[in-house]
Amino acid sequence: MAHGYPGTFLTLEGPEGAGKTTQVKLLSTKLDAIGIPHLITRDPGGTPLGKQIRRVLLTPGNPVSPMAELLLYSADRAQHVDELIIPALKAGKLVICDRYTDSTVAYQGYGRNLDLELISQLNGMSTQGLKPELTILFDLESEKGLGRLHPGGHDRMEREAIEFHHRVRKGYLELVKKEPERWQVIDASKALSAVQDELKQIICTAFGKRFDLSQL
Ligand code: Z5A
Repeated sequence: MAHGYPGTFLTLEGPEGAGKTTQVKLLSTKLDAIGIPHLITRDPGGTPLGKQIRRVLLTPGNPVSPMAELLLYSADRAQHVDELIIPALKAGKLVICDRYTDSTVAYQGYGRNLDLELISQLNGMSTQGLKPELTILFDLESEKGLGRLHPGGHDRMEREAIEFHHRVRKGYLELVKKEPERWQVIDASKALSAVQDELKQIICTAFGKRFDLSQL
């Protein structure tokens, strides 16, 4: 446990419509059923403060400058890590977070072209240095992911131009190349059940010695 807490920290990443939310719900039901102490949460919006920030960030038509956007995602994360994630890790839980710092690198760094070094510093500050042990990328072509959502996208980020979404995907793939030991990549274009099986297999292989996941 590189972070020094007794719990386990897993993050899920990917472009819009990749299926993270769907898979996390299925996983949560299963973890409840087999009695694994866990916290399923998400960035942005994991805390009451985060829910307010999420509304500001995702409401279509809200004028938010790229730097303000970066700081709002970081503020959401600072509260989230302090209020929910670290206490759950201290309690020994399996924490699964739908998006985390890699989203900021992919969307604000690669997508908005903000300085990657500045983002790295902000990510370190907002998380108190807390890094996930494993990150799973649900990789999917931007067009396919957006095609699974409402036509035209329903929130401020989804409505960005397709070039923005291409840069985000490229960003994720570069992050995987830079730190391959932390990442596992799932081909999210596969059928829902195939993605579910692959996700379970990755989690069991990574954490099966810490939690009894034989019934997952
Ligand atoms: N963002 C950022 O810019 N910077 C940051 O630091 C952070 C986030 C943390 C959060 O919104 C937005 O904030 C997000 C990134 C940005 N950009 N946007 N938009 P969110 O939490 O609402 O967004 P999301 O995480 O991308 O959720 P999503 O768009 O709904 O995607 P998803 O959770 O990966 O997919 P899903 O909801 O599970 O599935 C989408 C649809 O596809 C749904 O109808 C499913 O039934 C269907 N689906 C799922 N799996 C499959 C398969 N395998 N085949 C076919 N259809 C499927």
